[in-house]
Amino acid sequence: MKKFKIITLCLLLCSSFVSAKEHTVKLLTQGSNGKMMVFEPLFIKIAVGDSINFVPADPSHNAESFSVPSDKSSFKTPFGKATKITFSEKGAVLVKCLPHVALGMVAVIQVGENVDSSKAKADWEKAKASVVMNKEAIDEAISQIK
Ligand SMILES: [Cu+2]
Repeated sequence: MKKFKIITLCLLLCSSFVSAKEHTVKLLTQGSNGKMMVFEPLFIKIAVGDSINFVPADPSHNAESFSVPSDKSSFKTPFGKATKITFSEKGAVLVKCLPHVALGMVAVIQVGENVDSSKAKADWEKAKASVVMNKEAIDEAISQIK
């Protein structure tokens, strides 16, 4: 009986230590720094199993992945509707707002530690050709993946 209590206590404590966090990324027509069409924050590092609530400021924005470690991390949120996505795979994820990607509306997500950014870099190099704004800031965000 004592053993059972100890095990139960341990399970309760352990589960509270590993509980996943929820983060928020805003999809803004005007960012707090005055820039137009941005995800805030542009770069976010989360733990495997955490989730991000993508919150559009208005119905013109959505969030969809365009670089993922594997297909199981692909996602697409509806326009104008706050949507929570859980990231259960370690790696780098690049996200765009479909109508505003050309204006540099991109977010960079690092999931877990010691992440290889080579696939994200290659996918960004391909996408970059059709982006006219905010490219340096996205380069800088991708360089923060490590
Ligand atoms: Cu947008």
